[in-house]
Amino acid sequence: KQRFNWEDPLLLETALTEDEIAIRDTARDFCQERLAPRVLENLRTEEFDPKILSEMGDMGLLGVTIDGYGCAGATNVAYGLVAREVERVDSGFRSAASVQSSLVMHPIHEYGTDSQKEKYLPRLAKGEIIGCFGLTEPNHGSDPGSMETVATEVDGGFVLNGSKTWITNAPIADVFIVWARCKWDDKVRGFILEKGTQGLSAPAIKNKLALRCSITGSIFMDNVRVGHDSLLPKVEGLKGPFGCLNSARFGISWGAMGALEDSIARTREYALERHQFGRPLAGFQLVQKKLADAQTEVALGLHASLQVGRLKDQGKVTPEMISLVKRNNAGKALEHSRKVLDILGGNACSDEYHVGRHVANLQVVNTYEGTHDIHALILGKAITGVSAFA
Ligand code: TGC
Ligand code: FAD
Repeated sequence: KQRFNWEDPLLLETALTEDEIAIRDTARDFCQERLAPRVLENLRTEEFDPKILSEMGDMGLLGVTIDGYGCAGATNVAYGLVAREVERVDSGFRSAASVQSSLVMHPIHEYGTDSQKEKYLPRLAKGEIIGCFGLTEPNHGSDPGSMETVATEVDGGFVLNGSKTWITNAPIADVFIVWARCKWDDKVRGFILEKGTQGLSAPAIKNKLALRCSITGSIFMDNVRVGHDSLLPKVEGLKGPFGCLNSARFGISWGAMGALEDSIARTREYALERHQFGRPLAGFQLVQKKLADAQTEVALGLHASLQVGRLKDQGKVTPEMISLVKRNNAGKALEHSRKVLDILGGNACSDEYHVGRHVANLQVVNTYEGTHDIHALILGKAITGVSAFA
């Protein structure tokens, strides 16, 4: 007789392949054994240890969907499962890994030359070098089409000028994927910049209230001169950066569920142990409702992401499907992690209880890679045929 498993209410496990389960289990063990013990120190010091990415690389957890170059060639669902396990520990660790896999390895793999792929992908896959992705600017976040960063063609290559802000991994990056408007034809293109190039700097943005386990910075480009070989030649226009965001947003839809699952597991445990009015908190109906509402959203959110992942693997995905799951899952994770946080009472205030950290992180997860409202407008445009952006 089938029994109800509250941790997997709709039997997601039965919809996964053996390979996906093996990758998920490797990721889960690694995250719980190697990442979880580092969270509190990283949170308190706001330091990101770059070794985290090389350790993830050693475990085969970077660029998992890429075939070749030392990568696993796994399904998009496997990529989602890895993001879920990493974010179960912390959204900041997942951010660092998402950027490396979806926003740096993906564009090099999809838009790069063979020599760019050979030069960068194997080392990125191992986490020997770290990448960042510069799209957002101080004056243009939701509307990257208005970007001010420019590339000018000069003898032997290009010169880039401009600035980017709120860039994950930038201060420790060896490789910068930067999007710029090209002066010669007004089109947006991607460039690979390397640390140490004259005129390129990436100072850290300190004292963040959230995502403190990842490192974030600005990118300043003051007459940065690069060769023709730094251009990503196979894409032009905004579909270049947005194509990368499709992959990262999909991963976030799984990751956000991992953070909510951890919030539920911790508050459930607390509710069973903590007694008030002579009974465990878990016995109060209002507490049970919070846990039931949250776990329902996890089950629905994971199954929606599973379906989008399967469609992605079959080449049938559209950007709107990805907006739907990124928006829904990040929004629900923020809403319900905040609600179960109440179960901790005053202890919610202590970082040792962890759920408050997830709530703070999820505010950012709900914002980056397209805010909750921007994804509503992407869906609204698809539903009505009228763009709210124009
Ligand atoms: P629009 O006119 O709609 O489109 C311009 C061109 O782009 C194409 N396109 C896409 N292609 C592939 N995938 C998608 N998802 C696409 N969305 C649009 C579109 O077909 C068109 O192509 P073409 O050939 O006709 O030129 O563009 P718009 O300027 O009106 O903007 C629309 C809007 C608001 C939806 C878009 O700009 C947007 O998504 N804004 C949000 C910005 C965003 O998500 N930024 C993320 C920065 S990176 C980040 O946050 C990393 S955090 C990582 C971490 O730490 O985990
Ligand atoms: P704005 O675009 O100024 O939006 C402010 C508010 O106005 C939002 O609520 C928004 O929904 C609303 N709004 C805007 N336009 C409309 C509209 N048309 N209709 C209705 N409401 C609207 N970017 C990168 O490129 N690379 C990274 O690695 C990266 N990492 C990040 C890490 C962190 C920790 C953070 C906080 C951000 C990161 N970002 C990164 C930037 C992130 O993608 C942007 O912050 C996000 O896209 C929103 O842009 P913005 O902050 O300029 O807000």
